[in-house]
Amino acid sequence: MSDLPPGQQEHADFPRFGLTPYASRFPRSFDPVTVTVQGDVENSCDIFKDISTLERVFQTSDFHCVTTWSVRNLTWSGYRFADVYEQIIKPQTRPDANAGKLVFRSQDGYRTALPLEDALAPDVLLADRLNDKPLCVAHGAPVRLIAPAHYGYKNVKHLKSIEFRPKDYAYRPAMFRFMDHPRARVAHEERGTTFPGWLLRRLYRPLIGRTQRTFRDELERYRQRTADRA
Ligand SMILES: Nc1nc2c(c(=O)[nH]1)N[C@H]1C(S)=C(S)[C@@H](COP(=O)(O)O)O[C@H]1N2
Ligand SMILES: [Mo]
Repeated sequence: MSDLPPGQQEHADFPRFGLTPYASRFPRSFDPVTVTVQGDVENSCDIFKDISTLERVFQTSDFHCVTTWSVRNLTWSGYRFADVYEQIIKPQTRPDANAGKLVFRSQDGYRTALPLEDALAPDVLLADRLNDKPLCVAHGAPVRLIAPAHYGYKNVKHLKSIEFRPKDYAYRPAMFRFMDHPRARVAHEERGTTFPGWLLRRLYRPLIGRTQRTFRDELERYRQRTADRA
């Protein structure tokens, strides 16, 4: 097995995780799944209306949170973003040629962005299954982005919409700007802007336990409220 990327440590289980303001927020809509494409496009569209015409893919990859925990060998299933782009988004929405940035928004209000070229990498998926089961609420139901070469914070759960914007489009990330690197590539330790990766490792590591507990407790409350899905 290959070594983990710089500064990462293997975590035995896969926790529900994120920015604590989102711990108590949950998706509102599951069925039918809709993911809207909007922004600098001629027409908007709902990707999931035609998604079953695409090839379903299975992919085993590691997942790396910026706070330094990593989980190995998660098997996702869904659709390659590159296929979605070529076969649905391009023909149906005709994005502007200068729209080189994608803003991904979640049903819980979370958001982040990636350059279009990063999103077109062959391992980037819109995933609706994890380890042979429908994606659960903890890990992003009904559908999430999986971009294994990028830190967890680019892997938006409960995906609601994708906006095409010009490369230099300034949007407000879900976190402080210094925490959201425009690319966040794990191999290059692009944990954030302003501060180097090795320093952020040390600042983030002590936050893991408490964040994990907060997310777990809020999920437990959600389960009691809804008593079904999660
Ligand atoms: N909608 C939403 N997506 C999100 C987050 C979030 O809080 N809300 N947190 C991000 C972060 S920081 C991480 S590490 C991963 C965690 O995914 P998991 O809960 O499946 O472990 O989700 C990412 N995507
Ligand atoms: Mo994260």
